[in-house]
Amino acid sequence: MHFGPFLAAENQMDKPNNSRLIVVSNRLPLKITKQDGKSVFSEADGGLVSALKSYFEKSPEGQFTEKYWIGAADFPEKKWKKASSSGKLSSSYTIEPIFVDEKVFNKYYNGFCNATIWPLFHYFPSITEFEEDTFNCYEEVNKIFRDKILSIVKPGDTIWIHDYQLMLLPGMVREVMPEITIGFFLHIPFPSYEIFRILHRDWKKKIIEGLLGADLIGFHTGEYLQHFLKTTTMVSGLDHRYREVFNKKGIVKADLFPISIDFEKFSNTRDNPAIIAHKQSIRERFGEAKIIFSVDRLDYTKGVTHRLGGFAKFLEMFPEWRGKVVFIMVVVPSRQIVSKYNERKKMIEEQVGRINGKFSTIEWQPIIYRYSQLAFEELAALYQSAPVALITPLRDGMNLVAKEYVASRIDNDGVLILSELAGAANELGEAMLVNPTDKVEVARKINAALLSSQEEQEQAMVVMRQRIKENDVVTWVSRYFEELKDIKHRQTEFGIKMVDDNISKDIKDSYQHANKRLLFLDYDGTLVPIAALPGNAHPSAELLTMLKDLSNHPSTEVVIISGRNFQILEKWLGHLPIHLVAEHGASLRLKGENWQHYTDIDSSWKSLIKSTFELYVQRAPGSLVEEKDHTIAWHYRGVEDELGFIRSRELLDSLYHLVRNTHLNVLDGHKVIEVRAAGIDKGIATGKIMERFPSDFVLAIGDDKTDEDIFNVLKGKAVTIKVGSDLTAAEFNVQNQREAFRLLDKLSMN
Ligand code: GDG
Repeated sequence: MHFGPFLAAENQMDKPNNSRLIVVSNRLPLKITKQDGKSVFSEADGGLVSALKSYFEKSPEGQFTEKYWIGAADFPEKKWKKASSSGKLSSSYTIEPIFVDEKVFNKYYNGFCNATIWPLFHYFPSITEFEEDTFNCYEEVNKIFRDKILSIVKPGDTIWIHDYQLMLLPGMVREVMPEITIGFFLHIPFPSYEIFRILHRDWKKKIIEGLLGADLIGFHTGEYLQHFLKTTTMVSGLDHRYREVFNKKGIVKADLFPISIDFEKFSNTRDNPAIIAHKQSIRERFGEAKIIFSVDRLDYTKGVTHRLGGFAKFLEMFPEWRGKVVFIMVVVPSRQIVSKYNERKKMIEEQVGRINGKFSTIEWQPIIYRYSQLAFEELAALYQSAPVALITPLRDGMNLVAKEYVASRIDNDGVLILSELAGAANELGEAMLVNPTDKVEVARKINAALLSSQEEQEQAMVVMRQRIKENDVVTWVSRYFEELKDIKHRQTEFGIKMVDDNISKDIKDSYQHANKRLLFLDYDGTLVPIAALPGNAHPSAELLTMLKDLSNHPSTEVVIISGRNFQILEKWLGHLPIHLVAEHGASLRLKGENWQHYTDIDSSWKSLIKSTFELYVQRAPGSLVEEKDHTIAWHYRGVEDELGFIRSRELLDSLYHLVRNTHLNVLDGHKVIEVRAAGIDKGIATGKIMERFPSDFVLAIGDDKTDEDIFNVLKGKAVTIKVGSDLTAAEFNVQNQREAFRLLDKLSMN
């Protein structure tokens, strides 16, 4: 008999050379220029395009046979047709534009994406809009993307979907192509559940289910990842372990992939003549004045007005710097259609005017404000010319500007003042971290940065530069693809394989031919159906006969391994020549021996947990508390489905906080939440019994999450069977409790 992972499905990701890559993002990486009066499309130099480009150049082993890019067009279809038919398109991707009706696109992009998700995920709930029809358009546009993907994709392809505009898309594609490889990366923060839950119920569910359609979901920081994992539990009731979410359709991995930059592009600039020229003219213009620099897209999340406030405070608190510094603040146009952005622009300009008006002299103007896009060479020259960068977003998924500034400091000098609320602060701890809303702190940090010694600057800069160099964008892309490959492998370990006639016959044959047999049988849901009241699930005469027959076979050890308390197991099954494990291993009675109890007698913790449970009995009519010797459980089988689910998530959340730093574990079972001392689980109990009764045929069968501990311990050493068609660590599944019974019954007739 084969013990161990049964499915070894061939994985297309093993062969990157035969695989095609389909990148999907809201916008295409294209720019239109005029050549001889005609429009020409060419590859734009956006972050993601450059990232992938450097990756393909530097990692030839990671090649794909063909590369596609799907995105919404920001040009008319007619223009596209003309340019593509005349071959006026240069890109390393096959570009697949999507043309969406303007009104629908507006509600999708300016509506749900940028008036709902963007502000909410950046912790601006008060300016978040909640319009049903913008969500409908969001769904509609995601469907258009899905249809485009489906018209291109072939089995074995890899799809990489990007960002908050397309969170429903992975699920939509997965529904049609269950086997396809899908990666998703979120470029913005994933907020805490308390913020996420503000979204309408239906939207929340659809977003989480949409994201879980991916095989791998990437985030910038550990915090965003934790928020996402908690949110999946709260919204969809799904469990997770080691960053793997157990979904009905498969395992989904969520992990952190802090995005980075092309380090070389910013550090290999010493000999670039255009950069040298720009630096020269900056020096001529500003002379000895020390430059403080910032550059951001026009967006309220970037904290520009707070930053200006901090700079004004600095001039007030440290007047000795007046005339000796200049703040070059570049704001890059973005999302001009959204009216809030225009208001913001006006606010910034007024504030710049006020500060310049207040502090300027005939010879000196403190703020040089520019509202436009910079060429790369100008940007690089500014990074190199500014001894201080002031990057203070109120929230930012990562913030690449901070990393680019560090990479540009080729002489290891300069000070990065960075908001602690930017994802980049996690990796750039040596920077001067500030709270962007605290003007006084910002002012003091600017002063400290200007006064810092060469040695202090170098100390921080060397470490940060090294870190970014080692973790550049090529590493980011390759780590992502590596992990996508790994998770595809891992999923094959968790495939669902129903016990059919052949497997059943194999099991029977192995059982018959074994010299020593050991059977681990769960009780509720496996040997007896789940009863509405736990007290009613007593064994039928048929079951008792079957267990007697099994245990009468020579050299056969039968173990009932249950979450039930020892009194009830003793009462119902104590007369049989079998081993009994109660309360997941807290109590054990070997055949013919007395009960042994494995936990400390101290169960004083139970009263606190019990009072919490009792509160939930009131909040969820139909639920009940079951107090056992070593565990305490709240059952909600009797509660109306939706209410039971919501209350169970709330209870779980408060229990996790309650048991933190204690020796207790919380167990989210099937319609039951249990608390017990750590170090007790069915897996540990199974291990002990395996040692005691070495056998050449071992079988374990169970229906609950707690039985997964048994399956994990027995991996490769036993026939393991999960009751039900859920994803499992067991090797096989049987449809339901009746089938489980029938299988055991067949063995007992041998
Ligand atoms: C989102 C997330 C996350 C800006 N102005 C000019 C210019 N830029 C370049 C910068 C940098 C990029 O644009 C901006 O990236 P950020 O990371 O700072 O911000 P977002 O645009 O908001 O990006 C963010 C990012 O996605 C990646 O995942 O870090 O948190 O919000 O590369 O250099 N480049 C040139 N001229 C400009 O005027 N050449």
